[in-house]
Amino acid sequence: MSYRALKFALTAAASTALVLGPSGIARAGGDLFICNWTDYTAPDVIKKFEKETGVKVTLDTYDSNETLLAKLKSGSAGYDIVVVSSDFVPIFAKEGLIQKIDGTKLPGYDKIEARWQNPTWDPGRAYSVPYDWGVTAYSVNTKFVKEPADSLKLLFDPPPEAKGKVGMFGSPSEVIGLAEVYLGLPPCQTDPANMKKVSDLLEAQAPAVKVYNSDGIIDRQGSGETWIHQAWNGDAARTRAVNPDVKFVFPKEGVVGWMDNIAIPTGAKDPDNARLFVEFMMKPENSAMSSNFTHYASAISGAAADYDPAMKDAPELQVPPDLKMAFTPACPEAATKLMDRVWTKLKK
Ligand code: SPD
Repeated sequence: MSYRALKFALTAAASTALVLGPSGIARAGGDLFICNWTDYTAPDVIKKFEKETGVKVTLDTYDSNETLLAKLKSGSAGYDIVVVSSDFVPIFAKEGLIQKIDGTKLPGYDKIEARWQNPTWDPGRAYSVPYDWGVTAYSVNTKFVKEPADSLKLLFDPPPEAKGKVGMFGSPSEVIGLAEVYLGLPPCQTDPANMKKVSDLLEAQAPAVKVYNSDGIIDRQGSGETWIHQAWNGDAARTRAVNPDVKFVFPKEGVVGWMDNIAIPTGAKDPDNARLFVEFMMKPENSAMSSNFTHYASAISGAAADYDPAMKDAPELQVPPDLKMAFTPACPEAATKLMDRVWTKLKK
């Protein structure tokens, strides 16, 4: 019996008021507290979920995996659903912050594209199911920046006229991870000499940087407040819709690949409603609706058929097949400590 059928049977026994929503997902009522990345939750998806289930959703947001990690570690977050990037899923699992969901047993498991069914960061989908996937590089406003944009050099060693017009993400793993790609270093460096190279690069770039912030990039790049900004490809596609001069760059050195994954925190207030949401998001039509908002690729088979034309044609989503795209692994503690040191010095 599927989880949904079991929930239906149990709830039906307890309540005569229970009815089925149009998709067959049981109406459960109650609440669901979701914590997701900023500007990454499609309002129409939430409305549809609420309508089908009778569950009331409350949304909180965060700007980085590090922020979410701190929130869950504080122990008082009270969320039922979180969205964790591939390089942090093993860290959250090891810390006991997310619970096992045994993804292979979920009714939608066979709907996950085969290449994402058994990822290195979550073998057997023990803890998580896909939300979206994408790549990290940067975007450039071609109205102001006339230099060729084909290398990470433009971001890390920008031309003098771009001084004060560069934006970087606000988290050490994302900034240092991309710097390592530029320097040709493997991710999660534990070699102090290599980390000095990273630190020197970021310190030299710093006078050109207006802001370290992973939120608000669409506004900053769209308005021309920044000209060059570290970016995820989906946010860059949304920025182009606001300002056609903004172009996402697939740099010759390569990009960082990632997947964001839906997980249920340990101690979730309503794990039943959380599972309903997990199952709901694994339906191709719901995942497509989400992607049409976020502009990131779905990992659910069949979702692409429901993409809006703007998604289907988005150049930001056409990762060149020969481009180096490395999915960052979970960094060991020694690497995280070195990263924190570089980051603290940079932000002084
Ligand atoms: N607007 C929020 C987009 C969130 C993208 N997540 C990226 C995670 C990369 N490590």
